[in-house]
Amino acid sequence: MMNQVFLPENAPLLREVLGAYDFPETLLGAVRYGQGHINDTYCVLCQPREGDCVRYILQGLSSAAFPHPEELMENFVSITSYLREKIAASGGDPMRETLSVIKTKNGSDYYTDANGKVWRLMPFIENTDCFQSATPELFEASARTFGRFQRLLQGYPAETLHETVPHFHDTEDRFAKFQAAVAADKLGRAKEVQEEIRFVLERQGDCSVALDALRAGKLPLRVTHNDTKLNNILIDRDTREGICVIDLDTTMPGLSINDFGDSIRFGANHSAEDEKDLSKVNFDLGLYEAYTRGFLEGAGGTLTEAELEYLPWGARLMTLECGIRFLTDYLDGDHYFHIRYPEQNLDRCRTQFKLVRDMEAHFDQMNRIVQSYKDRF
Ligand code: ADP
Ligand code: GN1
Ligand code: MG
Repeated sequence: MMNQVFLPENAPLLREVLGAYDFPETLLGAVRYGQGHINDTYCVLCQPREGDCVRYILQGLSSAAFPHPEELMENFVSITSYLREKIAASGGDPMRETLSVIKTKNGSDYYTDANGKVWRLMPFIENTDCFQSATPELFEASARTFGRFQRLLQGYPAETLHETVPHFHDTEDRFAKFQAAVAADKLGRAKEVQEEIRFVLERQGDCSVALDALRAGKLPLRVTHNDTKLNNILIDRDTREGICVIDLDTTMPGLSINDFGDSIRFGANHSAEDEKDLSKVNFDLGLYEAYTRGFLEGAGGTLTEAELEYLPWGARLMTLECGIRFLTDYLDGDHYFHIRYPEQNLDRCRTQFKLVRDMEAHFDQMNRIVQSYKDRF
């Protein structure tokens, strides 16, 4: 999609939101930015009296995804403050290695517009890249960073965090919502997707694997990111290391295997999430191995024996769950994920199910790879 320039005078809403902030520079405008599926993200451009333009990220939080944005922002501020201290203590640069919010003129961490939508403004972390797909080296770098993120948050008081999206990775609940969407069939789309519906129904039992292990006390709850796509990490342009974990909206108590799994779902293949040609969608065990090595190195021995054992399940489950979510949204009328064309959620669902099939076929190798690295770090 072409970026469109919104100058404050022709975008009343953006002008209202930006008016809530005190910019020391001249505001030039804002353009749509990034490839997130959830929030409305803009890059805001300002010209100081001297020197280069300064960029900011402005985000309007999705009200379809986040029922209590003020609680989400409380989490965001608290988590980033905690990370800032940890990063500073270990000699890092907190302004590059974690996100931060810029306060409004009124001293608030966010602005609520006339329709009740919540907006936040953040410094743009410069000299970084955000990738939609990666080489094994970059993928491994992202894995180290997500693993380290979990390690840094190990001592965070999890019970103080709000659950920003209830039942976010509750795969049983996702299955139930899918069944309800099939039954309601609001747009009469169910008849076109019988094969996909059958695919999900055949895997109902899988939806309980991680939850059963949690209920049995095998897997611990930790503070996890829960949305560990490759494009939720900024890679430093000079060092090619993952510098900053972004998109903290779903950071809350969760399972480490899901953080591992969601990265594998998105990054351990060579195709776009909405690729129509399924012959191009193939799970890549080499990328899986690179990520496994990086994640275990970054986590630095914090994972338990049971978590290690369940990592491959995390990959299968996050991929299945994500496909179920795309299909549910397709059946419901595409209210949750941003789409650019009518069948995009169905295309996304099909790539996920293709990857699930591949992972099922290679599950023994996936287990062996984890076992081969587990005692190294
Ligand atoms: P969504 O929830 O919609 O995925 P994200 O928070 O992931 O929103 O932001 C969307 C995109 O904006 C990211 O993938 C990244 O490209 C870019 N982005 C977000 N925050 C920053 C930042 N502070 N500095 C630079 N780029 C950013
Ligand atoms: C969304 O926000 P974004 O684009 O990074 C979604 C994830 C899905 C992902 C699928 C809050 O991630 O859960 O896995 O799309 N985020 C939310 O690409 O629902
Ligand atoms: Mg994102």
